[in-house]
Amino acid sequence: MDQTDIAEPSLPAPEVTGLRPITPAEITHYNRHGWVKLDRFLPEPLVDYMLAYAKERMGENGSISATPGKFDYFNALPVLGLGKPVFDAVLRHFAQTAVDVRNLRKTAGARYFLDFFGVKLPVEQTDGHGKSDWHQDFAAQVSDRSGGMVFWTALADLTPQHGTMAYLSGSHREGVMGDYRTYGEGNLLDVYPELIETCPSSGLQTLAAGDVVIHSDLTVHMAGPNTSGEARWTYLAIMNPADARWTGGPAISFDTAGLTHLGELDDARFPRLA
Ligand SMILES: O=C(O)CCC(=O)C(=O)O
Ligand SMILES: [Fe+2]
Repeated sequence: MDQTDIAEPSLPAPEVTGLRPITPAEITHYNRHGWVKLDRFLPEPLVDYMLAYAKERMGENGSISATPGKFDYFNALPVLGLGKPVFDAVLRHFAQTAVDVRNLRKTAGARYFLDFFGVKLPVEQTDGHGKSDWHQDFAAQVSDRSGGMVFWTALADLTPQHGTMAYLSGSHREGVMGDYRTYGEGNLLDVYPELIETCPSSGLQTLAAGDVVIHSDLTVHMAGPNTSGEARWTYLAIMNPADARWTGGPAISFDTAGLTHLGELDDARFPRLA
């Protein structure tokens, strides 16, 4: 069964309340380290709904449409959450947070880029996933400027055994270190082995449901293999600077049809949210 055959779930949606702003201390941490963990950033009723929605679409074990070898890191299902209960409000909250964390003097605002479930399946399954190897996101995003960030949301309690993420603290200040597809069987640290000495690893994170970790598109990161025996349920949303322009290069994560070389992304598919 293909994911596109699956009907939109009709679940009772909770009222959206209790979304807290990012704190000054969290902003300082992000600027210093290139990533920050926001404890309980999404209230429990919202996370429960998002997980139930994900399971309706991907099955209880997250395997629907997982094609072995298709994408090594996780089973990815686009959510396209704008206009959908709960997801719309969460995406707008993330966009506002992106503006808060980046400071309005440096960014023209935040534009929605992508949102999807990233379910890392147990490594022992035939459709299972190994580690997500050390990389930066920037080079593969064919954007003419950095400043974008991923909001990585734990939809359930996650331990390092689930294949959570680790970040090289301070690596966001080290410049652009290549497209991850150029590393072959290796990873960014094979090309920049000295980086680990100046930018220590955060270690694989332990997260509660509703915790959100943000990382910059220049922050080097990885995720471990999922050895927990159960699916790693994650919702990822990417916000980019609203003034970012397409470099004209081929993209793997989105359709460039209709975009113009060095033009801003189109407002219909990639609306400015904050
Ligand atoms: O979730 C993962 O395993 C990898 C995610 C990632 O690379 C990212 O969020 O940029
Ligand atoms: Fe990444």
